[in-house]
Amino acid sequence: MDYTCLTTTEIINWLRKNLNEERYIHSLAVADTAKDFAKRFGIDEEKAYIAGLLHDCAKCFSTDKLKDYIDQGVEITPDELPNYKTYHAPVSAYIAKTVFKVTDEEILSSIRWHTVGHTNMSLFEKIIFLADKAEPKTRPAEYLEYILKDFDREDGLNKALLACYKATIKSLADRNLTICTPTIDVYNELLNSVEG
Ligand code: DGI
Ligand code: FE
Ligand code: FE
Repeated sequence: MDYTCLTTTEIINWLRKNLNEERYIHSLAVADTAKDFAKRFGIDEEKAYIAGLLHDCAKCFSTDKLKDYIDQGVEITPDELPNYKTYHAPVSAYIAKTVFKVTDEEILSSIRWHTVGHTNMSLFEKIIFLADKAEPKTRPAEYLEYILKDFDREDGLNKALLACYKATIKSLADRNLTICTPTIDVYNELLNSVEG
């Protein structure tokens, strides 16, 4: 199934040109991790791989450039507006749609929401969200150990997501940064969905 107008090699070449080295390594690792998780949860592996590759495609755009896309109509929620670090997610989804000609709505929404998430995420969105946080190439080993410690449990996916949200909220609070309301909502939802 062709999810984009480019071959995987062409996408990887585009990423190499448009991302810094760390982000390039991260993107390839997220794609591999998303594919592994997709296999584990019985969903389309190629589709997860493409979403992983593209999820941060606008991450290295300057803040001014990201703001320009938003000024020109890329939609962002009022909750996201105060933190420019969240802007790359909606802009990456826009680039996936317009440059890579992705039409698959699940791929586009998984990219769109990979940073703040939203309540009631689909399995596909959860897998891309978690793959972004759990890839082993650039995320610290102790962080992986923390978020994946209960991954093999029956409710392991939600457990792992909850640990990601916990770590993000702690880190934002420690840095005196605003925490988007949806981030808190997702945290509460996950907390209520897991046992023990
Ligand atoms: O792009 P990545 O580094 O791979 O990861 P990401 O897309 O999850 O982006 C992480 C950045 O987004 C990090 O600097 C913290 C910020 N962020 C994530 N959720 C929130 C947030 N910032 C605020 N203020 N509120 C959030 O809820
Ligand atoms: Fe990101
Ligand atoms: Fe990422």
